Amino acid sequence: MKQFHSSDIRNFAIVGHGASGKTSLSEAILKLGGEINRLGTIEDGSTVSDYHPAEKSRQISIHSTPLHMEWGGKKFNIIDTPGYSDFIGESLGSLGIVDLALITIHAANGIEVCTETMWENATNLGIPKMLVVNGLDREHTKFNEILAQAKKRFGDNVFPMQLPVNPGPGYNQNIDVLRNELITYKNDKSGEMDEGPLPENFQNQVKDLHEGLIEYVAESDDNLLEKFFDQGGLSEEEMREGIHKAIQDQTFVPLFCISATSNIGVRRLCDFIAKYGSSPDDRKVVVAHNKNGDDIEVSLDGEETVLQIFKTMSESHLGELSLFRIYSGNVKTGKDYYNSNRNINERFGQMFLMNGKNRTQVGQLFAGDIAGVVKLKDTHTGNTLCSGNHVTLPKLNLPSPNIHSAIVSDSKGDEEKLAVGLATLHEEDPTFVYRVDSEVKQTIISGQGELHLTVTTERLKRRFGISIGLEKVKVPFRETITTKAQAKYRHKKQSGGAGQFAEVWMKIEPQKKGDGIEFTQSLVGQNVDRVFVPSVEKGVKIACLEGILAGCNVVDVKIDFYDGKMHPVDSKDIAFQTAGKHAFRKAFLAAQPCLLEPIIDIKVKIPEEFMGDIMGDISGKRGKIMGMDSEGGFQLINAQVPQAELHNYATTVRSLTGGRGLHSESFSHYEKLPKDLEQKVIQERKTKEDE
Ligand SMILES: Nc1nc2c(ncn2[C@@H]2O[C@H](COP(=O)(O)OP(=O)(O)O)[C@@H](O)[C@H]2O)c(=O)[nH]1
Ligand SMILES: [Mg+2]
Repeated sequence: MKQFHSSDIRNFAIVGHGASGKTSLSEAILKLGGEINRLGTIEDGSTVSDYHPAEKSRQISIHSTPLHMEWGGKKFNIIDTPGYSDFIGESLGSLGIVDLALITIHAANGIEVCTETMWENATNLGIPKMLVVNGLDREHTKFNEILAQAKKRFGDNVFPMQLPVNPGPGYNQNIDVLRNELITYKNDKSGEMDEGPLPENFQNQVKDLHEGLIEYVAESDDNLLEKFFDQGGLSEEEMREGIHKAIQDQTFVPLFCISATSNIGVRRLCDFIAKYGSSPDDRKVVVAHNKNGDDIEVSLDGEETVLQIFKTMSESHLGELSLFRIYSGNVKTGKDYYNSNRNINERFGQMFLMNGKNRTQVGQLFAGDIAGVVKLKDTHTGNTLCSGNHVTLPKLNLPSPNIHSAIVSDSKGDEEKLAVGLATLHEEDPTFVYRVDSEVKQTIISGQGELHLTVTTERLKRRFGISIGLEKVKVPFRETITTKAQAKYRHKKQSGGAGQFAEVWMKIEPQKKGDGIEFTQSLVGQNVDRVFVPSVEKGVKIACLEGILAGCNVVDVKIDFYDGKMHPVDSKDIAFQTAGKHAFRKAFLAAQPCLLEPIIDIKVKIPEEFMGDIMGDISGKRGKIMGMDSEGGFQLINAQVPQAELHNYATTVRSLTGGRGLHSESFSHYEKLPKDLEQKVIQERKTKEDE
C-alpha cells in the first residue's frame, strides 16, 4: 500500500449494540474497497473480521479487529468491535485510539443499551460520532421512530443525511439530503448505484431538511454564518467546506441509512467518511505525561516516536501480536523503543497492516496510522512506546469487572504454569483480572460476563494446556460479637517430656464497624511474665483468622488480656499461644457472636419495560432499592444486594432483559446475616469440615 499523509487517513471504530450489523458493515466496506471479492456472512463464519474460532462458532465478535482499505484516495483504518457487553472492554479500548465513532443502530430494534454506552464513551473521549441505521431491508423496520428516538436521546442535532425510500425487504433506495437526489442501488450486493431526481412526494420534506443542514453548517463557522446571512444561504462549495468542521464540533450528528448484508447505502457512507470524516489531523495534539507525571503535549508533527498499544493477542503462526496507533513520529521494524510504563526497551519486530487474518507486511509507518507488530517481549495492552523523552499516553478507559468466579485446577503441580497463563491473559486483556483471595482461599477470576470468563478459560486451555473448572466464589462472611464477655482458660500438658502450662484471663467487647481487632493487656502484679503478652496476642490472631463459628475471619473485637497464671518451668511461648487462642474462643462464644455478610452496591441500567422484572428480582435477592433515576432513555436502578445472592448476576440481568440491560458492582459494607441464613451457613461449613 502506498504511503498516506495523516490528513488522508480515516481512523474509525464501528461500535454499537450486539447484532446491529457492525461486522457485516465492515465486510461491505472491505468489499467496496476491493479488499475482498465477495461478501462473507456471519452465518457461514466467512467474514474477514470474525475470523477467530470462538467468534465463528458463536457467531459474534469477541475481539476488536483492525481492518484497512483505500477509498476515494483516503486510507480507512477501521476497527470492528464487539457489541456484546462481555467484551465491552475491547470496544472502549478501541474508541480510545480512533478519531471517529461510527455507531450502528439496528433498524428494527432501535437504540439499545450498548448504543447509548458507546455514545457516552465516544462523547467522553471527545471524538465525533456518526450514526448508521442498519438492516433497513429487514421486516418491521422503524426508521422514523428511530430518528425521533435518536434526537430525543442524543440531541436535536442528530440529522438524517439520508432517508430510506423503500425500507423493508427489497430496500434499495435512499434520498440523499445533501445532494437533493434519489439513489438507487443495484440489488446484487455490488454496492453500485444510480443517481436520479427527487421523487415528487419527498420534495417538500427534503427541501426543509436541506435548509436545516445549511443552518447547522453555517453555525459551525463564523465566516460561513456571515455568508449565510449575507446571501440567505450557502453554496454547494461552502457547504462542503463547513461540513467537516460541523462534524468535528458535533454541531450536527449525521445519520445514515444502510443495509450492510445487501450492500445498500454503504458506498455513500464511505464517500462521506472519505470527504468529511475525521483524520488524525483533527486530534493533532494529545495530552500525555512525562516522567514526573506532569502533562505534556504529544504532537502529530513531532519528531520523536510516540505510540500506544491498544490490544495484544496471540495469533496462530504469528505469535503475540500487538496492535498500536502512532501519535507522533514514525516507526520502523528493527528499531528500539522505550516502554515508559514498564521502563524497558523493546525491539520492534515485523509490522503488518491488518485485515483479519490477511496481513500485509510493512517496514515503516507514520504518525496517525494503525497497525500490528509481532514479538514484543514485555509490552502489553495500554503501554506507551517512545523514542526520545519519557512519555506515557493516558490509560485506556476500561470498565471494572462485574462477574467473578473461582477456579479449580484439575492438574495438580501446574500452579506455576497457571500463574503464567493467568498473568499473560490479563496483560493481553486488562478487563480480565485474577487474584488469590486469602480470606476465602480461592483463586478468583473476574471479567465482564460469564461468556467473557468462559472464552478466557478456553484460551487458557488452548494456549497453555491448562484446563480449569469454574466454581462459585465463596462469600467472605465474617464473624463478630454483639456483647461483652470474659473467659479464663488453662492449658496444661504434662505427659511425656517437657510440660506446658499457661492460664489466660481475657475480656472482650465489640468494636465499631471497620475498627478490626484490637489487642491490649492490662496485667498488674507478677502473675504472668510480660514476655508472654505477644504469645497470647499471636494465639488470639490465629483464632481470628481461623474463625470460630464458621471458619471466617473475625472482625471488630476489642480484647483485653488482664490476668493469668504461669509455671516457673513449663510456661513458654507455645503454651501461652494455645491458652490465648482457647480463652478467646471461649469468650467469643459467650459474647453472642454473629455472622456478617458483604453487601454490594449495584447499578442496573435497563430499558423502562424491564423495571418490574429487575426490581422484583432484586427484592427476591434480599436487596434494597436505594434510588432510581432515568438516564437517556433508560432507567438506572441503584440497589444494595448481599454478595451471597449475586452469583452470576450479569447473566441474570442479561436473561431478564434479553441482553438489553447492563450492570456494575462495587463493594459497599458488611451487615449482619439474618439468623435463619446464619444457621444454614454454619451448618454447611461444618459439614464441609467433617468431610
Ligand atoms: N437483514 C439484514 N441482516 C443483517 C444486516 N446486517 C447484519 N445482519 C445480520 O444480523 C446478524 C448480526 O450481524 P453482525 O454483523 O454479526 O452484527 P454485530 O454483532 O453488530 O457485528 C447476522 O445474522 C447478520 O447476518 C442487514 O443489513 N440486514
Ligand atoms: Mg460483530
